[in-house]
Amino acid sequence: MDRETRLFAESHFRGLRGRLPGGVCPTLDCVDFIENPDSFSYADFFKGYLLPNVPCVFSSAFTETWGSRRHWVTPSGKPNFDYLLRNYGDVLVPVANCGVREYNSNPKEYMPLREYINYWKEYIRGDNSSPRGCLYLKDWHLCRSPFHADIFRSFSWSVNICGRKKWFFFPPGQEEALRDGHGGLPYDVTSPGILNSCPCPLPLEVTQEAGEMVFVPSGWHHQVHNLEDTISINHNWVNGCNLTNMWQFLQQELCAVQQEVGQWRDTMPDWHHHCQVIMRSCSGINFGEFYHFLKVIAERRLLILAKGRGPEVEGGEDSGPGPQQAAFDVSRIAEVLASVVAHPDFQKVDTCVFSPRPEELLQQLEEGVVATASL
Ligand SMILES: O=C(O)CCC(=O)C(=O)O
Ligand SMILES: [Fe+2]
Repeated sequence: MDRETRLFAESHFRGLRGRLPGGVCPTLDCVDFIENPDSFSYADFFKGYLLPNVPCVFSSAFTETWGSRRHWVTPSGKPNFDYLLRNYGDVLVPVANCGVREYNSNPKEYMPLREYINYWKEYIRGDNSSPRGCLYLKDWHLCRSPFHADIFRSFSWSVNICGRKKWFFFPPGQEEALRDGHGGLPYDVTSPGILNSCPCPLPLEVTQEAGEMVFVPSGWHHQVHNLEDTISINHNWVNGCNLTNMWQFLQQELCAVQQEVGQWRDTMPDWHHHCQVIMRSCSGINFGEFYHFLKVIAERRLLILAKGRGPEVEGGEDSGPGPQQAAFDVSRIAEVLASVVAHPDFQKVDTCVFSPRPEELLQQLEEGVVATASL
């Protein structure tokens, strides 16, 4: 990250004054397509898409050199079953049954990839149908994925190694208009009667071709349909741009747990502790672990700043974050940690075992922010 990008990013967050980044989403009627890797930098992506939290699609030129695009695909653009069987046939893979609904997801079982590929071939021979129904190899994504926003309000990217997908995107907050009487979200937004009875604008639609990469912003609900036999690779991440969204999400998750078990609040010893335990099992993380996550990143970034106090050495593409990136992250983590430390439920977490103590880390971060003002 260069200095100008960091100053731009910091003034963006100052402008939000603690409000959620996703909450000021502009109305979009199309998704940008980024054609040429040579004329598009990380700073362009950061300023144009990560900060404003809007989706975009990268052309297949960005993934042209990927080994998976050469090896996993036949010359005619279909999945290369022989290669996949030879290399990964014995790997156990999680497979969801799309025909059965379990809450807002599908039940999953494990099977060797070999067995899954046998099923897939049989499905193709049966003209996209099989007596075993529609099975979905999760993480290699076959068929369609129900309506959702990504874990912890992370960003994600998704590349089609082969095949095509159709995406439906809803900006943060717009899913509220789709909730039913119990507050539940639809399982499939394309099922009849969902969108035409909703007062919200129509979703943004993207057709993703082979090799293209879709950027999924934080907190955007989406649904994905495979238009043909498809293999895709996805990756999720959190950084300084969506960290507040993650913290906001965790607070909402805890509130939901507290509401569910509210009737035992006065009679159950350790009620707050149990809420954290339930939250961890439902959401995958609790407040204490969130502190640990912040701490690990904060300490790495503070180390970069401490080392970088000599002559300016901006990190190259592959050498990890440079001092400007570290300074931005430190300022973002400081803002979020200040809010965590002030949260009444975090104050009930036993933080004696944490090293450093949250207040100490916050102080180090705040000193880091002051020291980097002139960077
Ligand atoms: O491509 C798919 O089937 C779903 C991708 C996705 O949205 C996810 O993994 O979160
Ligand atoms: Fe997703």
